[in-house]
Amino acid sequence: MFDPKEHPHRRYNPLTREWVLVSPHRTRRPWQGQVEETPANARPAYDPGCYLCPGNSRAGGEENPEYTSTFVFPNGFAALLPGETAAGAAAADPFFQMEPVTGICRVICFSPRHDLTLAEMSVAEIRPVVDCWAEQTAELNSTPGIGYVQIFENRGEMMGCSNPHPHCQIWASSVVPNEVAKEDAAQAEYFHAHGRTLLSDYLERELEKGERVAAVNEGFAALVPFWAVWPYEVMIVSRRAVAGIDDLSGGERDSLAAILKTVTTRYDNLFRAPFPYSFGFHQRPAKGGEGWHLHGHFYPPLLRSAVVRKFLVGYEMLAMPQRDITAEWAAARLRELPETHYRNPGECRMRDAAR
Ligand code: H2U
Ligand code: ZN
Repeated sequence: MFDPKEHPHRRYNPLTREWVLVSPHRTRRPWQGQVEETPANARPAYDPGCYLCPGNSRAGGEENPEYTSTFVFPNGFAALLPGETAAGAAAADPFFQMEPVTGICRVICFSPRHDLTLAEMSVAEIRPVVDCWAEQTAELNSTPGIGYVQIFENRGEMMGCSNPHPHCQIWASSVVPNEVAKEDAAQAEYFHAHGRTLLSDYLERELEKGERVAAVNEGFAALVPFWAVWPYEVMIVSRRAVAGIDDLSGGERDSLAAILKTVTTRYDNLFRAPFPYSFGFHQRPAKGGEGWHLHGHFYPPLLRSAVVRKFLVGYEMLAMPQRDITAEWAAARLRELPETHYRNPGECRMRDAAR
């Protein structure tokens, strides 16, 4: 008898149309690999040496204003550069295809406070960040030459984050990038066939089942998707089928702020340490985008402690991604964690009260 809690199996991701191998029997395997140093977590509210703190100078010499909420600036080391995409510049040879890519890269500081993170900001402090994402999405989507607006946050040194000051990046490109193109095709096809978004139907089933739901509020749900690759991967999905962050109502923006706080707080509480991840939204491209349903992906590398991480290597590079703990087991662990941060349970509420 096949038991998915015990027996190796593969699961299908309908958004990317790829499979993931699940090996639940392997969680008893001994570990003798890398042990990473736990990052120190005491930081000052203002760091005179930080490129992102209010009033300081950035690497290119520009001075940050004395900002009090969010702050957006052009990335001084942008991977994409603005410009006209020269017509006919694409090379037609099938073996040597290339084409110019243009775009706009920006950085968004979440808060003037150097020592905060999304987990340690209050919901009222995260809400302006959501509004900023919505404004940036709307502005960049209507900028000529922009095809897709990717918002993402690298958190923690383990994920290559260059500065602990709470911030994220936007890369708005002339092209629709790979991961988004896969989800675009799958969502459009599903919508044509069923007249509903793929994620509305998936979310409805997950909310009925409950076993992979980590948190839910009025506007958003957080789940460990059935097809998760990373041990504690989480997907947040809007309960209403909206295509982009800029389509969210005021109430839904509050819900998004709240669920982001819940997920990041529980992440930190999992190993009682700052929890690294890459997070980002997937939303409709600037043009077309039929069947799109706004969602965010958290891809955290940690597996068994604050220092034991998962690598996507070997079989995963050459064949297919693989996980040991099941999505259901990870969701149950996240669900049972407290919603108050292990470091300062009362601090956000005190800041809110003082506002
Ligand atoms: P990451 O921590 O995810 O690397 O994001 C920080 C970004 O901020 C990074 O892309 C930019 C870097 O290029 N940056 C500036 O534009 N100016 C600075 O003075 C420091 C960092
Ligand atoms: Zn700072």
